[in-house]
Amino acid sequence: MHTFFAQIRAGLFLLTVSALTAGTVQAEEPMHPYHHHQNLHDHSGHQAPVGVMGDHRHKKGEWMVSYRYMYMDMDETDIGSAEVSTARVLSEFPVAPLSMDMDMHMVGAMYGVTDEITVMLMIPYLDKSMDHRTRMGAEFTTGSSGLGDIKLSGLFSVYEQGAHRLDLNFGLSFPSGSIDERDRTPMGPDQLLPYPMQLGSGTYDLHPGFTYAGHHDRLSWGLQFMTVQRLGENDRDYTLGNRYEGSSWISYQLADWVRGSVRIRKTVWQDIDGADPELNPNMVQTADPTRQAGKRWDALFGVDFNGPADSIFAGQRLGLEWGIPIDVDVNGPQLVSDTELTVGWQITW
Ligand SMILES: [Cu+2]
Repeated sequence: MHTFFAQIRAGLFLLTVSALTAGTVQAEEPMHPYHHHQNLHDHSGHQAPVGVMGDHRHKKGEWMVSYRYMYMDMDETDIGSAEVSTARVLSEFPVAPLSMDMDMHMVGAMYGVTDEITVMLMIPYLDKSMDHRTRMGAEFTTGSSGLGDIKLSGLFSVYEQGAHRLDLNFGLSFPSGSIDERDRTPMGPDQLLPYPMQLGSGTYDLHPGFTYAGHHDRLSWGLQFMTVQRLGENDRDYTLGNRYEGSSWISYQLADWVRGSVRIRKTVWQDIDGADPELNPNMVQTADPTRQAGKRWDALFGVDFNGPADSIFAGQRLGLEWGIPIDVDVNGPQLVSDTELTVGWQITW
């Protein structure tokens, strides 16, 4: 398996290098008809904010390579919609999580198989860390990092007329992320980490959804609905909850190469079905399969810089999106995220 992933990584590295080379070669040809290129394809600015994945297709033979960095910070504990104290959590469990940080690095590649079908590959690398306090007052931190679940998707054009289009998204993720992450805790030097600290689902998951997008003059807008449907049970006897995510955005072209965006997102995620027999659900909330579900609304604000057509940055985009919760409702106690940040770079050729 490791050889397989090493090969994928090597392949993506080559892809990135050839992407950069292609960009340089194009930049050395000032007569290249970029305007034509940009009108044909949608990456001159009608893309969704950088935190939205799989919102666009590519023309036949067109490639895109992207890198995204995502940061999520959770340091509030909620039951339902109310924040609760660490003391309240410790009255129920011997251990209380205080905060969790997650960094995700994601390399993506897209390719237009035909004008109507685009394929997309996403390879995430996760780095998680969680701080805890025990009833006795001791504090400790656990961490996990590694490859997450690799996802392969197809984007299919259903409707495209003038400034409006509707695409069907269909993805499949592979259980490449570990569900056997261990670390030192007060219970011992080599303890299985609870569900939120694992790196994958352990199951093959389907990711069906759709994206609608439209634009007029300097304005563009869109709507995306995506779900994660888990298939079967993983080899630790549980199935993560399904996820449902709906997003709606509007973006405005502030200058030739800058866009600003606002997005509203609703996320619903279900409890875990089954249980890892090695985890004690009475020890800590994160080990209890019935305290993982929730739903939330978030507001996200973004800015995008599109490489000017005649510069060496043509075909490139740098995007930033920052999100804050509006309304959270969880089967708690559960840590909820306060801030999320996505920074992404992409190049199309
Ligand atoms: Cu793309």
